[in-house]
Amino acid sequence: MGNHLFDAFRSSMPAPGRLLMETDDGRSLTYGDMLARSAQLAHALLQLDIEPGDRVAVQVEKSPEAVLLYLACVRAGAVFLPLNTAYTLTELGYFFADAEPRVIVCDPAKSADIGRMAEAAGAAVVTLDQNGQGSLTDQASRQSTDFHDVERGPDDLAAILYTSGTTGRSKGAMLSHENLASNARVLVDQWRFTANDVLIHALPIFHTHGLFVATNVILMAGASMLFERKFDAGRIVSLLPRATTLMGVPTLYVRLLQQEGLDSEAAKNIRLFVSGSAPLLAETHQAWRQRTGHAILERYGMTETNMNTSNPYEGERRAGTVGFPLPGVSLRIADPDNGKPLLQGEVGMIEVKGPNVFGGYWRMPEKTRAEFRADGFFITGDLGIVDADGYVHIVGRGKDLIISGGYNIYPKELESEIDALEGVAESAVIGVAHPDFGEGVTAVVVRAPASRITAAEILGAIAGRLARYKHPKQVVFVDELPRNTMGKVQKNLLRDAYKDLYRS
Ligand code: MCA
Ligand code: AMP
Repeated sequence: MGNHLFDAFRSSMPAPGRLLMETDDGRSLTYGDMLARSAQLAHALLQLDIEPGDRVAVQVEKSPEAVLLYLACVRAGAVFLPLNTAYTLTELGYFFADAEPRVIVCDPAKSADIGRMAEAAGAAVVTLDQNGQGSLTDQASRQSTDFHDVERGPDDLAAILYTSGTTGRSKGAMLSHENLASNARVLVDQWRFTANDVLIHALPIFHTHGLFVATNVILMAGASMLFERKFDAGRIVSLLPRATTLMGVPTLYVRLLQQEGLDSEAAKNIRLFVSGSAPLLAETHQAWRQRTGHAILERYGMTETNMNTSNPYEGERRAGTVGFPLPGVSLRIADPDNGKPLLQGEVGMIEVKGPNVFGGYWRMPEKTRAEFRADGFFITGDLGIVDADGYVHIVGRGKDLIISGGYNIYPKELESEIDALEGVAESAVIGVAHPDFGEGVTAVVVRAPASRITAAEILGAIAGRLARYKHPKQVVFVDELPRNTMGKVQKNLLRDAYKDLYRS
């Protein structure tokens, strides 16, 4: 049977001496190195008693070793579970309890705290540093560079990625080998990737965009990447002449546009700029075209579905749209209430079906059922229309979600934390147009009677509990929240009232 995903990578693997990545600290890794070192890490995982289907939870800074660990998990038949490096111990506690990982890989600075949590969860804790105590890398260095990949079929799990829920708990999206392989294959084909491509990789690797869209596509094409551990706009501009392609969230493009050196000369070697994870403003698309001569290709995806649609490689890349459904993906616009398909040009719920769509939420059969129609279409929570030429437009969200700099923030999670504070009567968390992050997280708070709680006290209280990117950029106090006759907070009125909050 083989190992479905890794075999797919092998089938397009170039000669062992070809470069896979070059890092910003001057290291390079060839395809041969990748094969040897992921084999060693896979052996090291098996020595930790990893069995097929076991979860390996990973919260580590971006590094080539982290990519090797992902591949080692695939090869060892484990389920890779990446976690945002910004998550606090409180947030991690939930993921560990829910996913029950057999192994947790973390940075040395956190290993003492995580070690204590892991003991309760019955997991082994290791790090990726070179020679520290409990270093998986150290353990791996003594292993064989040959590894017989553990057999995994198309439907076996390759990864679980958590996505926050609009109500309550985060949900682990279960992604199979075929979900990932099929989507990478389609993107290589649609975006014309070849072994000659060089991608500037400046995204985090704990989310779909940096891990599956960027890294899997490069592996599937046998191409290479300039692997940047942090996004630094000035550096990216200086790297453009050495690359053929860049993938980014809209904030990256907004920040690059602020660089003086960005012009058509700097971008002349580039054949493709891709944007996704959040809406790219038409004005950013146009400004980019003016400065570089390139039309950014916008595409649309989700953690649960990988990529669903893309603007065309050849043909018009229409600003403000996310293009056409990818080959193999069925997309329809349906009545949000009952799933009945709507007519072309009508606004409704975007629903998708295809080999890219996940199998369900980890240990949440009811939530899974609630988000699929009886005929297998997944209800994305995004509202859209398909125009007369077939381009999909996302016109809003049916889910209460804020996307800030490409990271998702669920207002409910913040509201629960803020409402629980003494001195707060209630709160509403909204996304307000923000020039850098697209949307700025904003908390509108009603104080409890006689309370004088301040914004600083509110921010201080959530500091150790929620990741920093989730923190409100501003807290505004009001006497009451606007409600409709059903008693529901009218967030649209709040968004409107504060629409200029971040405009200078
Ligand atoms: C950092 N901060 C943020 C964000 N990032 N605040 C709000 N939103 C953010 N996105 C805060 C930090 O907490 C910190 O706050 C301060 O900003 C500076 O932090 P720093 O790390 O220096 O920020 P940065 O390096 O400038 O990061 C900005 C960034 C980063 C490069 C835009 O957020 C980023 O890499 N975003 C990409 C996320 C991504 O890959 N999303 C794809 C998800 P303080 O100073 O208070 O401590 S996958 C997906 O959505 C789907 C499937 C898809 O379609 O792709
Ligand atoms: P996540 O599941 O965290 O990866 O976030 C997925 C969500 O990001 C989608 O449901 C959309 O709301 C949003 N999204 C992704 N790509 C785009 C895009 N190109 N335009 C608008 N929204 C997008």
